[in-house]
Amino acid sequence: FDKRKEVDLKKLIIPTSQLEASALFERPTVSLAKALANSSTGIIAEHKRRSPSKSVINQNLNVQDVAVGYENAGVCGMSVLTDGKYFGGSMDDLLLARAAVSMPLLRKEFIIDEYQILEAKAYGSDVILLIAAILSREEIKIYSEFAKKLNLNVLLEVHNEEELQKSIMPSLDMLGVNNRNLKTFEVSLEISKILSTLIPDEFVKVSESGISSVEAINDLKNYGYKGFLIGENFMKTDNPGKSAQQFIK
Ligand code: IGP
Repeated sequence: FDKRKEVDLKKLIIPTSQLEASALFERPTVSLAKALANSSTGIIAEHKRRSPSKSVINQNLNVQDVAVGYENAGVCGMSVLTDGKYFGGSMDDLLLARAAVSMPLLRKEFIIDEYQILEAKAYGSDVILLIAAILSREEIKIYSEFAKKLNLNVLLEVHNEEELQKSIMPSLDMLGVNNRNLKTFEVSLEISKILSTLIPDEFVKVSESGISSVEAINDLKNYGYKGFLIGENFMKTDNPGKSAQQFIK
């Protein structure tokens, strides 16, 4: 897992003191959890150029155009992939999106170190993702409490019941069920339905991956879901904002 090396290298290039001194670090953040709770559509639209399961999705778009398109469509928030190796994203993508829109932004990353949480805030993120499959309960606790102190929202992602039971704690805002099986890359919305009854009501429920129709969203709403994280379905088109708009009207 070479994320470790990547993070250690970044610490040498931009020390934490410099992140904390940046202008964006001091700004007031916006809450995605609140935006979702107050929305009837609940869409979190993602910027994703490629993925391990699909290889190229879209290499030709400008992240700022995508961000403005999503915001004009009326989505609740935007997820920006910052992982370079598997998803072709970067911290610059996050920074550029932040400069273009005021809606809540989620840094989509494999977080394994507090440094990445400081970095998320300094580059304009309002929300961090924590992935239960790669973290212990203790790590989830440390990172989520750290993020809360920085006024960031926390979205915790699970794939199964074991990960969910391990992760439940008050420092999380949103619980996301990833419909994509990490080993086979297959997607099935059934897992969102199965786990929905096990998620306590105080958390905003988010269904992630493989959502490609308004019917699917309406179906998931019956299981208590308030947030719907959609990437590929929008990004595979020439105009992701317009594609998102068709899900909202
Ligand atoms: C979006 P999709 O199938 O709509 O493109 O999925 C999002 O859920 C997916 O990109 C994702 C992801 C992740 C990517 C969910 N969890 C963790 C990287 C890391």
